Amino acid sequence: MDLKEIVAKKYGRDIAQCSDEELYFALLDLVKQAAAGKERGSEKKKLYYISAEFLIGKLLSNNLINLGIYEEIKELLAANGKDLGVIEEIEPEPSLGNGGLGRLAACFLDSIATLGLNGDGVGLNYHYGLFKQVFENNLQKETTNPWIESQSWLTPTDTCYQISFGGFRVTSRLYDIDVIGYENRTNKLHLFDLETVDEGIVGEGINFNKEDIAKNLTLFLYPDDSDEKGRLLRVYQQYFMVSNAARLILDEAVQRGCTLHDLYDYAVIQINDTHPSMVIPELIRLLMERGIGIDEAIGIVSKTCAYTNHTILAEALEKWPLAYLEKVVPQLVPIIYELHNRIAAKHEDASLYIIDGEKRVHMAHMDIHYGFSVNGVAYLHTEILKNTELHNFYRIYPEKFNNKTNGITFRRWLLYSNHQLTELLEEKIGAGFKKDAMELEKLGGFADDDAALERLLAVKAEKKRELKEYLKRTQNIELDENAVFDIQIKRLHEYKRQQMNALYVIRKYFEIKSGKKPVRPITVMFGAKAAPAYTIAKDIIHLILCLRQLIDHDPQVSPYLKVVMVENYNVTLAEKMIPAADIHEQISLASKEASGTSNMKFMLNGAVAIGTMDGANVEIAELVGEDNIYIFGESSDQVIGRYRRGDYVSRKYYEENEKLKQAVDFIVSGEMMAVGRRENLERLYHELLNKDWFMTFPDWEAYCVKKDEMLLDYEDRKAWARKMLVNISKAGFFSSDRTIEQYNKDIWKLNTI
Ligand code: 26V
Repeated sequence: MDLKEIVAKKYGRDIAQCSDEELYFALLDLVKQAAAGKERGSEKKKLYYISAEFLIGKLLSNNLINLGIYEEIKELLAANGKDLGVIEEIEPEPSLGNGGLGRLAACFLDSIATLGLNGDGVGLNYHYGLFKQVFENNLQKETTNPWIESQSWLTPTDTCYQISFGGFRVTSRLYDIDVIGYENRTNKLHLFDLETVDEGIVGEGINFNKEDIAKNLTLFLYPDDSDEKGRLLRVYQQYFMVSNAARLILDEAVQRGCTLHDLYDYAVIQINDTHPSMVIPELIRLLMERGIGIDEAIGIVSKTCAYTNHTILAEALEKWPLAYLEKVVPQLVPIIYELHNRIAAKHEDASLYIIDGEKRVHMAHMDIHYGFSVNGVAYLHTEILKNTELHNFYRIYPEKFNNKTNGITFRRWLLYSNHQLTELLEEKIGAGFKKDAMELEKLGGFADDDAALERLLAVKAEKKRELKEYLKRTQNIELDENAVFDIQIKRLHEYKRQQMNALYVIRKYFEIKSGKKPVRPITVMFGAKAAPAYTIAKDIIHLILCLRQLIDHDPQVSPYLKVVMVENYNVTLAEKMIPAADIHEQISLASKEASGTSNMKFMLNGAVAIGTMDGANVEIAELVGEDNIYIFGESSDQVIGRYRRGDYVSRKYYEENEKLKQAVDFIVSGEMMAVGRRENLERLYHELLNKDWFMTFPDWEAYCVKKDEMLLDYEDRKAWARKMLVNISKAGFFSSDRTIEQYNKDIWKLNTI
């Protein structure tokens, strides 16, 4: 049925007589029907990408693009006086992820379907997902983000399982979301849920009874893990996810002819970070339940599971107290002991053990011993895993370690979010880049073509105007499109060093006050959520919001400098902000950012990076060359050396650099206290002076100097446009199609069609 027929059947009216909301629901039906008509995977071997997060973003426009009917629908709606741009605003954005890890999983699903691979995602159907961020009195507050409406992308299925926890049992149900490949097949995102979940138990903000598992299990993504109840709930969630996944995998494999003894010929499981790691003991348990001996079961599972590491931050590497597992999943404990004992019998080195001396289970260690592949997510990250963090494992299993540099789907981050650039590229280099991202290299041939460079600048100017209009309309934020847009969007974390950027803003503030005005106004934009219990991260948000207020109200400074912090940064905002950026900030402490993926999105959209030699920045720098990226700061080796020696003293830098001292002192100045809260500002000030664990101070001077150099370079508009062009032309490597091809060639080994 076409849209006209669907609308006639659903509402008994014509398109022109429907409300935007009615049309949104009709388009949901249209897309679902079209997806049902697409080929589904039927090959023998299938990939299961298990992840606690899939940050899929809004799906309507993306699905229309991938089905190849976007323009047609847009025109049909326009002919009936309707605007697809307005209709897509009705769609709620599911927030089923925290940040990079979840968004990566979503990009991967798009590429898996686009490449025609037989692979589905498996995760949880959180009713509220991640919290919605609101600002009150310059502070972050958390509230719920309901996204599931009576009609949504979710399709309930008949697949239900009985899942046992220590002392009680629940029944799950599977919901599916179509993953529509770009002009190719349709795969599925399988999200498991519990029908007894009760949204009514959520009180003020995001508070709820964390102990009533049958009512709260799938309410939120990563409930607060600052207390024991929250952490236990996380273990319940993880086991619920993997037990369902394991049963689905076994059932589907058997249906395709698997005897279970040959499971690895029918299924490959990618464990996305350690959240799904319990799938290893759970699969072993289920195989044993079905009559397979323990030795064979362990052997089968070890040939089926592969693990991706996404962080080296110690606090993010999961180690569950055995006592938690005894309470939540007692049935797994003997298996985990068995897995541990086998390692302890073989190796003397206790750093390799699964259960440590404090009776904590190291989930990553289990993955590495009992999986066949361990990968990092960018070249540098994998090298650090091999040489430092996981060196002891690398020594015994060198063949398991491999790198898969992250990527992004160009369908969402170029074709959808930047129609204008897509059109320009098509005109200059043909449409081949849409299927083969490496064709973007052809753009390099236009580096000295003044007309092409002008066009590139014009596209950027238009995207900046669009962002201005959008932020005015949705958040009442005023932007000056003639300013340089300098953007940092990512989770708020000390290692990502938003505080370093904020201290630069303070330095500029003082310069302007003293009469040194920038040649062009600068707008520094942030978008970031802080984990609800991460106090210092929330203090950094407070600092930024206070700076915004203070500068906005200072007529001496505000014509030249503006600070913006968008509320509730999410995929939808990223889609608008990234194409509008002139400068993007990738300023993590070297060695700490596993990869970063917004760096790739910005690059693809013609923004120029200021960054450290960290994560995928290293590979970007190598590709674009030093003229087209602004690199500063200590190297990862230097930083790792500092941590090893433990001799970093932040106060020394503060005392030796007058400008740094002035900027840091300003955090607790009378001006700031007038707009902010003493408690938060003082805590942040003391943290920086007495700890600064992520070493903001040693890099700060170089950062400020580099940014000033960059702002000057921006004024040579033609030279800048050339930098933009080089960045775009070299972005092809960062297509997630390339990443997924590598996963498949080296790890999954699925048939390609
Ligand atoms: C998790 C946690 C959990 C609780 C305590 C604090 C904390 C801090 C960081 C994390 C990170 C979890 C893993 C993650 O999201 N990693 C991101 O994965 C992206 C995709 O590979 C990658 O681009 C980012 O660099 C990496 O940070």
